[in-house]
Amino acid sequence: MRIFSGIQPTGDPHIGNYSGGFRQYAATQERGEAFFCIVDLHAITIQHDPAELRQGTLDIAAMLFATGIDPNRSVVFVQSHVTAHAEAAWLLSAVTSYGQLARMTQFKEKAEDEEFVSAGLFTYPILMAGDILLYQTDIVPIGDDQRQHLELARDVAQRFNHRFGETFVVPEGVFPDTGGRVMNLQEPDVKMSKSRGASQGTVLMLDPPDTIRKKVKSAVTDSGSDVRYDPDAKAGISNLIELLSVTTGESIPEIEARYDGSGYGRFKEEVAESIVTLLTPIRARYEELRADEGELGRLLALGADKARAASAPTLEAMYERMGFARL
Ligand code: ATP
Ligand code: LTN
Repeated sequence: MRIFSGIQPTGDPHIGNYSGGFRQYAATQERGEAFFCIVDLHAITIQHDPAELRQGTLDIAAMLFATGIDPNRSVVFVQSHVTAHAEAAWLLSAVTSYGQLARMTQFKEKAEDEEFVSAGLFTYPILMAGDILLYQTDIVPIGDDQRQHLELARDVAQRFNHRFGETFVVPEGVFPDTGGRVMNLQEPDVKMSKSRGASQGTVLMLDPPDTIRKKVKSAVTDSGSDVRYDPDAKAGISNLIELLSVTTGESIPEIEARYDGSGYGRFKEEVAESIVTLLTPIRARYEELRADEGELGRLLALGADKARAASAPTLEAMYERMGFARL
């Protein structure tokens, strides 16, 4: 079984990334041969700071290992180190329709936020499809916000297979049962997000305990007092229930039963403590790993070698089936 996922190296990783990303990566790596890609080519689709891109790449590498990726079993690498990704994106643009790209909600939302809407922001899902398809990927652990992109990758794989002959495995997405879409604590109708900048509503993986407590305490709720899961009527409380479920492993009904009649105060305190308990050892491991740039560089170079070897046969097959003269 092949597993593949990608994470962007810009912006500070948050508890939403943990829920839809990191914890799923650590769990799925047990199921086969896993590739985790730091997608720096994707990061330039919105305006970025060149100095931050380099630091952010090492930051994310350290966070992947700190959250449980085992470098002896899984491959962690940087997208731009493996040129097959840029090449695959160009080839796959021939089997991706303009219309489908124009329907991508992430493009529409981000385009609204940006002063300069780059062509790359529009073609971004093709690059992502290539990332996945180059590795003959069976499963892709991701958060709910990536469903539409994964669907596009599946369509692209099927269209290519149909036009040029069986080349790609058609991948399946793996989404968390709860916490697939962690919401901003201050705006519970908006996804917690890296690119919208750090704020009081975003719990960062590296926030110190007191910052986490303050952020959770000030989370927007409602005028009621029932700790009850109802994402439409009680978006703030439902989001906190999901976070507690993510951090403790308890089910939503178990949580509702435990806080029956207890009010929001104690509930919020315990949500905060569960996040602190989860993140404290991760932060300690992260600091240790991040301090050794030499070792991170060594692991990423090794990862790039393995990723090059694993993706090369698929890229070659793509060129051949599309009729390029390989002399
Ligand atoms: P942005 O919101 O700026 O696009 P991001 O926070 O989504 O960035 P990525 O690096 O693009 O960060 O995502 C890494 C993984 O985290 C993806 O699998 C994505 O689906 C997941 N993810 C991101 N935000 C959330 C969230 N709020 N809840 C659950 N999963 C999330
Ligand atoms: N688009 C994703 C990041 C990403 C990805 C991938 C995820 C790029 N390539 C391949 C899974 C598989 C995002 O914005 N979270």
